[in-house]
Amino acid sequence: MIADPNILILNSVSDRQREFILAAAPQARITTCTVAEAPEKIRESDILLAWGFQNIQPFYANAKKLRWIHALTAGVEFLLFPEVQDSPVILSNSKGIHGIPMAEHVLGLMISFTRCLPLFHKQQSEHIWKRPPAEELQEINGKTLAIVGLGSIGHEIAKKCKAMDMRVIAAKREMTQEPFVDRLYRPEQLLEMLSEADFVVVTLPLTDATNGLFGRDQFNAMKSSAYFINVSRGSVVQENELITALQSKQIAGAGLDVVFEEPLPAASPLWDMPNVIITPHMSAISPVYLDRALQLFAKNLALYINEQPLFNLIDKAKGY
Ligand code: OXD
Repeated sequence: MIADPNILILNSVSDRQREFILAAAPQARITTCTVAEAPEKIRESDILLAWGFQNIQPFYANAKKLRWIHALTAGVEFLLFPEVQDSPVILSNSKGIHGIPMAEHVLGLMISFTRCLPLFHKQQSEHIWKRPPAEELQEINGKTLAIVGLGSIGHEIAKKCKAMDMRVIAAKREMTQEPFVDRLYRPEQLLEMLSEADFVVVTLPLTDATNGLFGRDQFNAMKSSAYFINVSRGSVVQENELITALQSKQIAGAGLDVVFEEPLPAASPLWDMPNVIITPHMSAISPVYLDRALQLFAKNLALYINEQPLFNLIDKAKGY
């Protein structure tokens, strides 16, 4: 047991946020620094808190005392590399804190599409007062939402969309009782599920199995009136196939919080598509994100200090 761990956080934290950690481990020593300063600071650290997109591999060899890496994100892609995989260092993530902002973001995208908000924003900037035909002003009420990857984020989306009187269907590996889901599909029934959806929302983790999962067959299975929303990782989608599906009107539009290369390159045709809404990988962000992430870490830290099993551990072989 380490009652007084050296905790290194690759982000600044307020005194109030430090207290969340000290309440769980009063003798912990907390250091904060930037990634540039981390190669030195990490030498003495027992526990590292980092964002899943921070590249710690170049200086990981200095982390001789490290026992635990905690991702402040749900995704751990840059924190999981062979040296971590082959070591006894444990890896955990911040699963469970993303649902509220991400579900609100997804609802915002869906309603932006159905209520034509981007069009009205453009018209407003040109001082134009003009109504589109009624058939272009849709409702989400009664529409079918398909959630691909029903984890904690998918649950929150399902709950909120059920409250909007949508039909919610979802793809999931295990068949469980889901209070906000009308029908569950197995992964091998993905195409069937997609063909029923008015909105497809992807909330999958990026793993070998999900990399490039959305390609031509998946977009072809969707209705031409359906919208595709990705709030997981850009690499889950074959982006050239998405672009083709949008250009050929195989699907009606896309809400993309994540793309293959971030920031999205200036030359990407996605920027100029009127049926695409791009947001800069921020669907989980809100003023309370870091509070929630540190409170969740502190709960796990209390278990660690008391030698109890931790939660949110990443299976380093599976990657989630
Ligand atoms: C995360 C994210 O992985 O916000 O936490 O993308």
